[in-house]
Amino acid sequence: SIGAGASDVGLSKEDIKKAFLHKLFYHLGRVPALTTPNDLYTAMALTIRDRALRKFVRSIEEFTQQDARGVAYLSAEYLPGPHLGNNLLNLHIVEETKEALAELDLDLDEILDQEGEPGLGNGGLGRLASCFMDSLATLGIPSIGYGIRYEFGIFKQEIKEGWQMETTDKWLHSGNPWEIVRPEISYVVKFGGRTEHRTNGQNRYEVDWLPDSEIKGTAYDTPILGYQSNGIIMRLWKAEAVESFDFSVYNIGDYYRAVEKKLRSENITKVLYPNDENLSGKELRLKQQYFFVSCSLQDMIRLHTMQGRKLKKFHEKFAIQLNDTHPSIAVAELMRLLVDEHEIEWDEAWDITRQTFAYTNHTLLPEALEKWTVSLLGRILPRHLEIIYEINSRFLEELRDKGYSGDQIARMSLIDEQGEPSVRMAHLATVGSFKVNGVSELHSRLLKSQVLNDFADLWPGKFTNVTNGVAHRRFVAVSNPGLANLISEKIGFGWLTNLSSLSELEKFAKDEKFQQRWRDVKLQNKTALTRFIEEQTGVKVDPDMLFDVQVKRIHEYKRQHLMVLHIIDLYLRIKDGKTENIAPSTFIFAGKAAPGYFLAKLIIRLITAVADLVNDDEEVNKLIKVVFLPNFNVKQAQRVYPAADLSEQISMAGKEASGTGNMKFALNGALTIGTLDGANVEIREEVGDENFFLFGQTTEEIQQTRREGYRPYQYYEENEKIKRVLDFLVSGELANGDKDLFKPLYHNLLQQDPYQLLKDFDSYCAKKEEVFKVWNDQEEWTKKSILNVARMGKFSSDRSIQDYCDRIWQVKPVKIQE
Ligand code: 26W
Repeated sequence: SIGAGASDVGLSKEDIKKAFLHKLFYHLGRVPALTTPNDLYTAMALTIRDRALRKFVRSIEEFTQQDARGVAYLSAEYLPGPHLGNNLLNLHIVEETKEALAELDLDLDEILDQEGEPGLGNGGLGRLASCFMDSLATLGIPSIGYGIRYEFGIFKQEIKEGWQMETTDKWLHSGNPWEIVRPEISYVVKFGGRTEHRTNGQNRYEVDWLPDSEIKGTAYDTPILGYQSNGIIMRLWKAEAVESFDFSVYNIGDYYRAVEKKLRSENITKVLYPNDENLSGKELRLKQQYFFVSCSLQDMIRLHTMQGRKLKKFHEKFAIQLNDTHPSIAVAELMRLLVDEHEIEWDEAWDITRQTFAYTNHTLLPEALEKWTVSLLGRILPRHLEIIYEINSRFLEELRDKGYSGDQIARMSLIDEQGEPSVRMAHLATVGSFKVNGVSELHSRLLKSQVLNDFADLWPGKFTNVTNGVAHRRFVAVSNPGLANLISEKIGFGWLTNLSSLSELEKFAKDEKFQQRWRDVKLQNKTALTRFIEEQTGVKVDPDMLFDVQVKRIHEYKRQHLMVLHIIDLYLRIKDGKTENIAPSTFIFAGKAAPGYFLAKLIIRLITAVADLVNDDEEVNKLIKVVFLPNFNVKQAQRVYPAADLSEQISMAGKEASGTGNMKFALNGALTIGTLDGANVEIREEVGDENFFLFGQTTEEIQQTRREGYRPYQYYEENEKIKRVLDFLVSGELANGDKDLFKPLYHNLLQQDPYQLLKDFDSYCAKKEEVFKVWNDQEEWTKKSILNVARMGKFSSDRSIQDYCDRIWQVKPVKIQE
């Protein structure tokens, strides 16, 4: 084995201290007496990165030597969160590091607090990808995560006069100590132009793609350690100008134009599109998708053929997972690489392709299903459009042979001919993959019976489910050390690598002493959050109150406004003096709205308006408070989950594919109030009906209601409480007397109410009464909380990854001897 000896990267307190001072001096040119907090953080990050790299290099050696089958995870989004704390846990050196720093009069927590995070994703999908990286690394699966190194990630959210304001996320501003640039790993990606078809001397049909521009992608690697394991890499591509293209002799005279071209090339990876579950059909977004997919596939082909392996065996070496349709142009790109560039015949190339890809669907929302117009796709990727047409014509031919009707064929075609012709990326992904999965039992069932129904009938064996999971080490061990220590004290450390062993906690659920300590931990976490809330919003809250929390992207289907309607009802009751049965509660919201999503932004404005009203009213604020925490991200999430008592998972049934926040809350001892949607169903199954606050219509009932002709106005007319709450929105009592501000929401609910809030309102309020009742019996509440944690073993992303390995990828871990 080459590389650093273990002695250079020792893990003792002394080793860490020495290395840290060395980094501070030789990397940053600082002495301890003259440093900024960022210097200290950077020096520590570099110290830990060395230790991560030493492990990681071993795993690459071993993956290569053992010629193991591996996984490439293609995701346009990642949300890794801060690396330092997680890596300290993974290397088992939290205490050593703390002590090393203490000897220098420095505080680890302050250094941890310095770290920002790569906001390279929107929400659930991006965070799931990062949870999967953690588990792939921990399980020792030969794997690599490919993505885009956006220079500006998801916008930073500020609240100004109650409204969301977006500012750019300059996450690279103070440097990124975790990444390693690989200038030698770069590929050229072509765009635009036209194709030329001809038959060559050997009578082989050939296609040349004559692009009108080329861009270079360079690899930036971040080691992802995994718990006590050797780690994998997340490889993100940055776009740059192709040297020869810009600074060729012809251009020398026009230096400024050449530089401009460089700037334009770099545009591709400039910024993440901040849309979640809503597509905008932007040219640049398609370019981003193709850019990272092409770089990644070229890289895999290089890795594969490097060791003399045959390209025709590509699918034996790699399983490629498509994280939603965002990378699905990969199906056409691999065909192009195999057929046009490596001269493999179409049929064989198609076999290889279909044995390589697997596709995960993350949403059923029609507005989130990606489509690219034929005209745009043909302009940016002319060769790929031809390939897609070819795939489609062969596929439709197959259907015709099977006797499919014209209607069915039109429904299943890769091309949507209704309106402007466009390519249905979910169809391309489905046809080009050997497996398709949803992300919870319910979602996978709906995927098969609705969105991809025809395909499931055609290829029943292709469809499967892998229920999501979360990186419990990050979301419990790192972010809730109090709870983690209490758990480990009782049942040992086994749960860190085998979450199911949490079930050993069951026997302590009624133990009064244990319950008291359980509550003490929660109170401590709530007290810490209380300080943070005051710092961020100026609002003082009382940690003895019930912390009732909804944090996630703001979307109508998630129904943040249902929670608000209930808070308004409480407010009105308190004003009426009817305060019996209300448990003192702090309602906490956080989440970003897509910048162009008006109603979502108005929901934020509503939350802040209700917060102002409630928090400033002496009569009311003793019983309830409302907080909107700005700029929800992974780092903030890690403060919030450990402090929550109640987790709000109240989407309209049938809309939330899985949810993963629901899992993070429950693993931190929050009880859930929720609908039978996404993974809530399975959480409830695991923790027991009696330990889950269920309300609302089922998916089938929702659909039934819609079929029968849902008339929300009827609920307004017939239900006194609903009328009062809705009228309050436009009464002028909110937002300094502005009666018009919330009219769009008011009308939306009265006229369409597409997510059936009004129909579910009574059931939700009734369930809240029950929540309050149980809260007033703290022993009962604590017992339920302990049982929730004890029964959440299923929801580790380690289990999800194991499922992917068994059901889809057919890959095995590689053992690494130190
Ligand atoms: C084209 C715009 C766009 C952008 C992002 C469309 C769709 C998306 C994602 C698929 C949205 C997303 O993050 N979906 C979430 O995925 C999580 C991980 O599987 C699930 O837990 C959430 O329920 C689902 O909403």
